[in-house]
Amino acid sequence: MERTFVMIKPDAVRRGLIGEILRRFERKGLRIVAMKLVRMTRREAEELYSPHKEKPFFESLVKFATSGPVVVMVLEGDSVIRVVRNLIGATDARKAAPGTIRGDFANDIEKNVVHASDSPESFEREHRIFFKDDEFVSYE
Ligand code: FUP
Repeated sequence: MERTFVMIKPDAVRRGLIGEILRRFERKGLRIVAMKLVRMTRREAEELYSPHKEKPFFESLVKFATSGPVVVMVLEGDSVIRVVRNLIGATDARKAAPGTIRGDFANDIEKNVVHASDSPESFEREHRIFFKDDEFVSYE
């Protein structure tokens, strides 16, 4: 079964959207196999966003990611990487389709409520920033 890494960003936690966002993943039938609330360090944020190191928005992104607590989790399901990307919608929330998480709850390219891995390689790198192998729970 495929896995993906998801983060509920500081804007969403601040706005009390954790439950609403989790509800959408649960009702889609995805399984939460690891989850925690953390205050990300600068080092962790720099690693999470390392593919964007050279971009003009990098510093702002790292500041935002460390501005408050986030919920990090690993979700499991059939084709879950693609499924979750479809559920969250386009990166620029101003262009994200209604019905998607970003389309419904954000209107900004940076403060866009959620992050999710875009490939198996991203999942491998991203989930290791926050989870050890013994933190996963399997259940039926
Ligand atoms: P996504 O995978 O949809 O989160 O999007 P990207 O990996 O392309 O971008 C990572 C984060 O950078 C996004 F969540 C928002 C932020 N970003 C900006 O702030 N400005 C930009 O022009 C592009 C992305």
